[in-house]
Amino acid sequence: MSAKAPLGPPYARGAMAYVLAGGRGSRLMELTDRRAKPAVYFGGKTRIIDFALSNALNSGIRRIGVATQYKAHSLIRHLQRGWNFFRTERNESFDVLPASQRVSEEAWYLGTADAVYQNLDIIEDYAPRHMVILAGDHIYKMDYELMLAQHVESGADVTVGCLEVARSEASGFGVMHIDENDRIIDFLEKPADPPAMPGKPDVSLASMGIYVFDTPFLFDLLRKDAEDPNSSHDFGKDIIPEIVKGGKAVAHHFAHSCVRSSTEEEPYWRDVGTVDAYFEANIDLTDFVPALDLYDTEWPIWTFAEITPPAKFIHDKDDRRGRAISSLVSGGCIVSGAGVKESLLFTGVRVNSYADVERAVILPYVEIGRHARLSNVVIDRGVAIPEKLVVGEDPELDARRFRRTSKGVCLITQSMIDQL
Ligand code: ADQ
Ligand code: ADP
Repeated sequence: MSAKAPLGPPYARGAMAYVLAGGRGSRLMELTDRRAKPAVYFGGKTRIIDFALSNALNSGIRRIGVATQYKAHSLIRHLQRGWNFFRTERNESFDVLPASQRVSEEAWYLGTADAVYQNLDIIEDYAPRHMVILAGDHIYKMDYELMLAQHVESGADVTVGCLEVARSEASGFGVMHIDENDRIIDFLEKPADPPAMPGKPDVSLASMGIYVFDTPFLFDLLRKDAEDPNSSHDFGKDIIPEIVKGGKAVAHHFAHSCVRSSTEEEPYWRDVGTVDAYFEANIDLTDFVPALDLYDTEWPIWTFAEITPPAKFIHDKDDRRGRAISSLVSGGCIVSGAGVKESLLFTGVRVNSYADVERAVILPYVEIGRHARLSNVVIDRGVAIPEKLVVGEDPELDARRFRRTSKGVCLITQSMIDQL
């Protein structure tokens, strides 16, 4: 058993973050064929889940559990390599909790609430004062201590993180109505016709799928929910609407705890749930001043990164090629006599002579053959792009060969290359 959690702030010290990382993320198409969405690479060095985990760590939380389910191997390997520095002697813990049918022989995690319920005994042992339930598949920087403080001060049963989204996109979210004290008076999970915010006809207030609970309250609720044959055992569908009806649910505005360098900046939060959204969010990082600052040493995004030699650029004999402009290039990359523009190269990418790459998201250990010409592409890990391949110039041909989105981005995997 751990020591008693402290009663006052900082509340993060007595809290446990529980990251739901089991979702499939099927709209990322072949990128999630072999790995869960939280394990998908993002931003040149990191994976999507590193954002929620780094937020927890930077907020001061020292107990973390990660529930995994779908295609978890690559995710678990990443967590074991990168997130293995927690020490029980310092009252810290980091548990990877695969759906292991511990409660029932028949069921995997049924819904997100069940993914917590099945590990109640493990969590109980740590005796956290608060549970911070997080999703492992969003890109944002947020100080959960501020959300915890609001939760304690308002005396809420649950505090739900929320942000304003375009009403046209709100049907993919839990949508809420709040009163002048931020109390949630109505909550609809993924409504077909999302209600607008008062005075803002094009905007809805959406749940970020992150929740703060007092631990005993959550446990009681989950035990009751587990007995309910009509429940789908899901936070968004069952637990939150139930509390809104019979208890006190309060909204926490992301804008209040979003980590940014000035309050003038728009709060940055991305779902990156589709190939287009994934491509854009990555390419945006090559902007002169990107909306997401990965270079902020006060809120670092921690990850597992291999030790690699420095990135290397070799020019050709005319001194004109072998360069990268407006690009992010990770360690172990070699750009040799090739041109790279507005692109993101993950670890160990090789771009060979006379190749030209523009607006490309290139995952680790891709090799691009000589004279290849690629634009608006996402290339999966380890793909060998053959010499002289051209992508991004003939939409019809691209659509036949690769996964081409309506916005003209091509996702390229090795099996697509093998079938050329
Ligand atoms: P969704 O994101 O659609 O909506 P869901 O698919 O349940 O909800 O995923 C929530 C999180 O849990 C994701 O991080 C996912 O990876 C993970 N997850 C899903 N099933 C799991 C399982 N069986 N085991 C472990 N982890 C699992 C939710 C809320 C909405 C809210 C949006 C915000 O229900 O109200 O608006 O998040 O994105
Ligand atoms: P990561 O997500 O770490 O880059 P990979 O893309 O290499 O991992 O692989 C993701 C998962 O798929 C891992 O479990 C890996 O063992 C498995 N895998 C990798 N390549 C293949 C393949 N060609 N066929 C089947 N499974 C594979």
